[in-house]
Amino acid sequence: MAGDFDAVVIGAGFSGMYMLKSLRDRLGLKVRVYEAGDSVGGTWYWNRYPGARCDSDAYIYCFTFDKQLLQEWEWTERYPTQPEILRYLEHVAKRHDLKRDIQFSTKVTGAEFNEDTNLWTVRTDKGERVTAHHLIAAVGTLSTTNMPGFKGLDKFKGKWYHTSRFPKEGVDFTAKRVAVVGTGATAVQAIPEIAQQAKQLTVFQRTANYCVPARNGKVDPELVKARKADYDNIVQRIRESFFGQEHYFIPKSALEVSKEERERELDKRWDAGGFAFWLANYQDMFFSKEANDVIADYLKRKIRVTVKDPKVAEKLIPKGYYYGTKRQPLDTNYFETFNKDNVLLVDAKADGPIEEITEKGIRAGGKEYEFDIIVFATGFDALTGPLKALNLKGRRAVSLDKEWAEGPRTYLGIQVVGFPNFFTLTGPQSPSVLTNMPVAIEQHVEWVSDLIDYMRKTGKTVIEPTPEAQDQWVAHVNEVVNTTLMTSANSWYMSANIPGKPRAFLPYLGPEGVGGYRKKCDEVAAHGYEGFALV
Ligand code: NA7
Repeated sequence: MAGDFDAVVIGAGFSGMYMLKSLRDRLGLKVRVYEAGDSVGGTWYWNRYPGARCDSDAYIYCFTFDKQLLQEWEWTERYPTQPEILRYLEHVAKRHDLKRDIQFSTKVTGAEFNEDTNLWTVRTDKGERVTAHHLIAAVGTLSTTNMPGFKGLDKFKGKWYHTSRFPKEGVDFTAKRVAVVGTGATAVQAIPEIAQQAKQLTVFQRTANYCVPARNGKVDPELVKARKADYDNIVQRIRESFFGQEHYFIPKSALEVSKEERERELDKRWDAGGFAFWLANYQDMFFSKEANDVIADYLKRKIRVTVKDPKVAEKLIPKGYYYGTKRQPLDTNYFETFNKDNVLLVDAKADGPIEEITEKGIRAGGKEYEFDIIVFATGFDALTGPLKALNLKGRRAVSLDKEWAEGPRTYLGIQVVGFPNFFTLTGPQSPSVLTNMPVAIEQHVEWVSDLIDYMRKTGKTVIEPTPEAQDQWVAHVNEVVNTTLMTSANSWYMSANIPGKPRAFLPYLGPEGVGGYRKKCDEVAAHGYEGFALV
């Protein structure tokens, strides 16, 4: 059995790049990567909207497999901007000579598993058909754009953009009347930037968000030095941690401490900025409604003191869901932006939803607003979207789309019954988006590489989960998350942002996070890949 390639990898972002490096340089395999963009970067290649920046601290949002690069690379700020991350990934591609095995500007349009040859046939929009033993989706988790089907969009005479497909040359908002639709993590970054340029900015908010300051800036050179000296330990810690970050819950209930102590702890996290408020808070925040309420109250008070007009502040106060059950946006002057004279907030729920896009702008709540530019910051068809879009057919030509009609079903978030030798890096039902992504990516890449190495050494050619193992994993994923408040929110984690998408929690919120999940995956491997059928 020999295909054109040992492995085809789809996507050249963080995960595809490391997958290529690992299979080619560590195992000596023949690998082809297909990438739709004209260079590396994946999600970071496409998300070029104003203010686009990483929400994890740069010193851990990077590859850790290249120890020398950890020492050499200098990030300019606490959170790198999109252009800086692209520069970093371009540098990695050059340093490891990755581009020679990546075919750019090529989209995979479908792939079928052949049960006679045990090979995948992969088709591209360039008319190619190649065969490969292993097929690896490195397609990202937030890469399929969610563009709501607003009536009348084709009539709009101005320009419109989705944040995840911004033009490379940028957009000049100077002297323009601009609308931003959406107030998720993307919009929270973009709104303050656009407001600085635009003549008038109108924000259409359907659900108000709990925001915490990012507190971006230069990192103290002494801290940078100390971290570099301590990188081995840092890497070990984030690999074993819950969220792939150096954040740890306070091992107490928010309700068992005095109000003064709680305020002190919350102040500390608020002042530190970043994900600490979300991921290093009281341990019952994600479990107890009462504990969650007192923490949420702190954030609501912050909005009330920041936003000058009490009516606007009231609109910006989140309602109807528990703090932290939607992705935490990090902000730089987000609430302050609503104090500016050129910024208007439209509550696209209480004041009436967006009814249609007109020639001149947006009609919402019976009123027409006129714009030169509309920016849709309406998010993504998360996790399953990019995989379903691959148009895969497994055994008996069953499509992945059909297999997942009721929501994703996987074993360990890595493989799917009926799709042999197909791997989903940071796929649904793995920790994925609940972690600092590079940590989850490196874990999956290394685990899949070890598995492929094992298969070659033991003469196995086909791997696929057993239906029992998959059923148990799906049940476990749901059982764990059902003990938390996460399932109560209409979040993209819950598939609730896409009309008609079956309600299911998409990532895996393991009892010990990504660290515990790593242990579980390692145990599976140590027991001869328990739960998988290897032939
Ligand atoms: P999100 O977090 O999904 O946010 C999308 C926003 O767009 C959110 O405020 C939505 O309101 C709003 N939205 C979506 N559809 C509509 C319609 N039809 N009408 C009005 N408003 C709408 O996407 P982001 O890009 O901000 O962030 C995604 C992730 O990328 C982020 O979490 C990071 O992990 C990186 P809703 O809240 O659904 O009511």
